[in-house]
Amino acid sequence: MNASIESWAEQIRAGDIRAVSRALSAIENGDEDAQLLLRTVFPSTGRAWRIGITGAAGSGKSTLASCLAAYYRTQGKAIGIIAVDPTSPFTGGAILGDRIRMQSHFMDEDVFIRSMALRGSTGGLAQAAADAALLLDAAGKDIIILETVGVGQDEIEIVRIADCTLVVVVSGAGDEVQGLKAGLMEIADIFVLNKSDYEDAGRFEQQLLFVLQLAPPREGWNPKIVRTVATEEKGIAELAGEIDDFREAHVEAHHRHTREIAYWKHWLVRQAERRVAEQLVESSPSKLDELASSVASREKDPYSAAEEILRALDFAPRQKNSRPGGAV
Ligand SMILES: Nc1nc2c(ncn2[C@@H]2O[C@H](COP(=O)(O)OP(=O)(O)OP(=O)(O)O)[C@@H](O)[C@H]2O)c(=O)[nH]1
Ligand SMILES: [Mg+2]
Repeated sequence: MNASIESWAEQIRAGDIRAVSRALSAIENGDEDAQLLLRTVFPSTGRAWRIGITGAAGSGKSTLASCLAAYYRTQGKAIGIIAVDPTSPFTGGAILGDRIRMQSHFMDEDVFIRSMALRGSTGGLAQAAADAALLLDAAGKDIIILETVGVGQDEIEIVRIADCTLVVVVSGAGDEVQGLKAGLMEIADIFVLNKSDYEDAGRFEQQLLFVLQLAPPREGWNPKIVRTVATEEKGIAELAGEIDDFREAHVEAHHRHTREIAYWKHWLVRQAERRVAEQLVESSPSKLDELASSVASREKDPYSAAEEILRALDFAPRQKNSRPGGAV
């Protein structure tokens, strides 16, 4: 193993903020070093508790994330926040950073905040976010909060990483329970009814409760609803309490491990897809052109062409990445 990667990994395991920042940039840029680094630190991961926060734009996700961070800081927990923003790069993190500074007296090295947007990373934003979460986990963060506006395919992928998913909903502004995206109903472990200082919050909660009662429990858990006013830090202790209950129920029932297995299975398939696709394009572009053109002109059917291509592919790992990290 490359000595500089090993010492970089060592700094990350020691929680060195600059080393962590540099690694997150490498992840975002899709640098090959990032992958080597993740291989090396992977054995030190698996301890953090990952909370996903998703919901409509402006629903208060960042404000809630900062409240939760402040709350967990009072318990001496080390926090990492990743604000994934597919649309407007960089602003989220800066704004969030300011908020944390404003709202909390605990702004210190133990709250690490990073906003991520898609740059050079090959696997897309979800992959970069997953890698970032692994890295913060290796860096000793106890709690990792992943914020993402949702819910598109990318966001679903992002919350897949989370152990516990909060869906932030807001009453008013024409937001009806029926209008909630089906995807959101399915991924929520806890609904956070934020901005419950709004007048019709009670009615909205009743509707949501009604809809939830109709849904069967998922893994023995009925999604809870917590009312918050994030700007006034109201309901945060209750929310943290629900997260704790969920965690206990989950860990006790071994669901976390089951989810992890499902997650890594999905991850491996995605990774394999990506590698095959890469290899396909890189190894024999002319062969690909040739086959595509013979399919287009109906000389071959696409299924046989695909067979042919798969047979021609060499799945041996690329030399540079062939060794597992640090032989651990
Ligand atoms: N009245 C009220 N306003 C709130 C509450 N929580 C957040 N806000 C305000 O709502 C606005 C959006 O809050 P953010 O935390 O940035 O929301 P967000 O979901 O992170 O937004 P995006 O990241 O842009 O999708 C801000 O002006 C907040 O001050 C709340 O509980 N009540
Ligand atoms: Mg935000």
